[in-house]
Amino acid sequence: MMKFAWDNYKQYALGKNELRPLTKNGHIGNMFGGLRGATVVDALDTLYIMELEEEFQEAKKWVENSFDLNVNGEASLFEVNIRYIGGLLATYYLTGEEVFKSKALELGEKLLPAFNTPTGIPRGVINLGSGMSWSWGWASAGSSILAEFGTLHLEFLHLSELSGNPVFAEKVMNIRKVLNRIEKPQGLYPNFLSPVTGNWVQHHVSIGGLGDSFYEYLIKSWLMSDKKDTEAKKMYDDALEAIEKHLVKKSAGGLTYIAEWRGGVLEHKMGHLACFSGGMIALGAEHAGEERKQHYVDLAAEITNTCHESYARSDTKLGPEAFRFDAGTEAMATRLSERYYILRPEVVESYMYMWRLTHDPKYREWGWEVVKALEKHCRVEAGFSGIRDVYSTPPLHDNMQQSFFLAETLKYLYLLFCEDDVLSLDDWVFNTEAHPLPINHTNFKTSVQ
Ligand code: DMJ
Repeated sequence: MMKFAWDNYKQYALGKNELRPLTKNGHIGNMFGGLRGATVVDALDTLYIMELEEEFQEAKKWVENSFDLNVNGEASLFEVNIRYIGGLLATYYLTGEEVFKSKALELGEKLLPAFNTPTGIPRGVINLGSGMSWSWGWASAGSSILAEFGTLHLEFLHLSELSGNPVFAEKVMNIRKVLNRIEKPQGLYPNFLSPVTGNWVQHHVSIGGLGDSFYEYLIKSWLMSDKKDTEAKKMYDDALEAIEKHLVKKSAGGLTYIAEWRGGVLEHKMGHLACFSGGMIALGAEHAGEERKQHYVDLAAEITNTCHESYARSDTKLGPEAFRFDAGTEAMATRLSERYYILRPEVVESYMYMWRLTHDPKYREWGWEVVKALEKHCRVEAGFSGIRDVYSTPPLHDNMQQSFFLAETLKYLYLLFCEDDVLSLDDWVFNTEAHPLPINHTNFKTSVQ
């Protein structure tokens, strides 16, 4: 599947950001500020791990000869960080090849002006040429997004570690400081924060889109520091406790889910994005005290089961973008606009963590169901495509092979069927785009004590 996805991207879209597999051309999009080759950089480490040597060399050659960082356009700070910097750092750590390190550092420098705000909380959009930055037009009152400014920590610590320049680590430690200081409603972290005043802009809390990877990076920061960053662990533990108290619910049919919260009112909806949380809670469970461990293993298993149900209840056996638990609905989309599947990884990501934690064969069986469904419904003549409605067969295709399909979905599926020592969780943490970063077992200079 990886070879098929890569070969078609290479044939029809090499150098563009993503492949359009029906029309057999490339897609540039507007998230990367003129940077190209998102699929190349996202795919590098997956090709390497899968020992697709020839294909890895093709991707490396493109990075060496054609990856131009002198661009002038508006980029998402978050997306450039998780896909490009994450992909380059991981490939550097896996291969030791300097080109990946130098490109990661060069790109990291270009992101720094986004932090020039009164609080040091970065804005979401940056022009990679001029360094000017903005908030997203759609974000309330010029706010920055929790899942965006809260998902820089892992990569930025490595940028400081590799460059010897503490500036990257200082930027993310300052974000930590602002978040620690501010009062949290019921212990929860709202999704929108003003980079000017450092106050929450509105009280929407979500473990799915806009919030998700902030929580993930807390537990992973602690693990990546070889458990020295106890501040991150405490923030994770406290946040999870508040989430459990206020957002975790059980449906009439016995399915555990994590609701969203709007100023105290619950919306009984779970996004596909929120399904990463089964894996995150599983990862944290391993390191919870003896008395809490079983509790978190059970919670992770229940959430992963609910996400599996969202797949099992569809005609395609792929899950919708969001599913609901209201008016008699259980784990199904009720709105037309929430029925699509864009090759997202979060559910197989949780299967992978649950497999490594429990070795219960059902997780491999569930992963194999996804493989079969992808082959049946998403494979088209020239690559893999998202689908517009998981409840309708044969599905209509959206003509997009997302770069995260190669970075994440296929990598997590592969790891689900590998031995545990392939990218052992004792030695690596995965950034939110599934790019592996090493745990520092010796002395992480950049932890900025
Ligand atoms: C990826 O880019 C990352 O996993 C991110 O954290 C969320 N969205 C996509 C995949 O769904």
